[in-house]
Amino acid sequence: MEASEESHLPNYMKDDNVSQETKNLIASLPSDKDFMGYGLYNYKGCWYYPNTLQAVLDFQKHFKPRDTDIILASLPKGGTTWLKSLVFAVVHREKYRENPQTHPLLSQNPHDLVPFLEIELYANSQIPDLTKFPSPMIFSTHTHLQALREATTKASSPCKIVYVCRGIKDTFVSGWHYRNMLHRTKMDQATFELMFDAYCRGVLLYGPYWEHVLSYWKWSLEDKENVLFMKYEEIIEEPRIQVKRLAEFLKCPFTAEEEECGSVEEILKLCSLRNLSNLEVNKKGTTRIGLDSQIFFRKGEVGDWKNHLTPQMAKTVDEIIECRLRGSGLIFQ
Ligand code: PAP
Repeated sequence: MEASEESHLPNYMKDDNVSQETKNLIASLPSDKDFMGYGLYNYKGCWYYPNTLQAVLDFQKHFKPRDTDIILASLPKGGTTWLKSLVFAVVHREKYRENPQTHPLLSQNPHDLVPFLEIELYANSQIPDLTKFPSPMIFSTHTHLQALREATTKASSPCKIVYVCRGIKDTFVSGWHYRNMLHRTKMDQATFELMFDAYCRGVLLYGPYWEHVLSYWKWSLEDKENVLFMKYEEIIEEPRIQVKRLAEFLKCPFTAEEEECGSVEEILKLCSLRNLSNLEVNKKGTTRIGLDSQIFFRKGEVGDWKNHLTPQMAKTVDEIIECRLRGSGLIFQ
């Protein structure tokens, strides 16, 4: 089935918003299919659906960040929604201190507060007007490092980039549930195995997973001042420490007074999965890019893969990661 036949699918999975130039490019690229048969194309080592590739190319060419911009990068299901909430809450905490009931996270989905560069802004327009956004503006992206690096080097001074990653097995399982929700069906075990196989081959949107994570990991080591690498599991394990680390990196550290008043805890409570997933705005309706608001919230558990992967599947993933990340210093769950 073509993605365009499933009208409820997000635009980024489709192929109806591609210029002739990009069509010509696509014709020259290595191609494959995702586990459901939708065409993927490999551009500079990364797999894309046609509309996503178009948006990434436009983003790479035209995006020029302001030095006050903050860019959140991640793989799909790598902890994006949580990071968006935390960064928004940390950066704007002073504004809503007096009237916490007016906090935008209570009335808007985190994805609508922190727009995706390629999936939303550059998908809607080749050259979106980003000057209309107040400063500091928080954007997010799933794009591979090369496109982001190319875009950010156009800036007069570097902006801050925060990358979040999550253990590959949990990311895979989260992605599986997401695809079931996206296609509005309960897919069978054979399809689960097809997706697993595609994942292990790296043939998925923005894949291979290990290239993505590794490239951002290396960038964070090269440029500690401007690139912060975070892990979903570490935020779960030591939330206070990680949120304070985030604030320090963003040059808005918590003061001693704020810490005494419980400001860190308030942010963690506001951004918790339990709180966000119970808000009306996240239970009903759709986000600006047309996805069900609730699709981003599920269990948020570390180790949920144990409920889905066989020991042999887990071993296969562990071996791939061990081999691909060897010598990098990056350790995964
Ligand atoms: P995206 O990249 O498509 O935006 P992303 O937010 O990275 O998705 O992944 C969704 C996962 O984050 C879900 O994990 P699960 O399937 O294992 O449950 C979701 O539950 C989890 N998640 C979303 N919001 C939060 C949050 N506030 N705290 C912790 N986990 C969260």
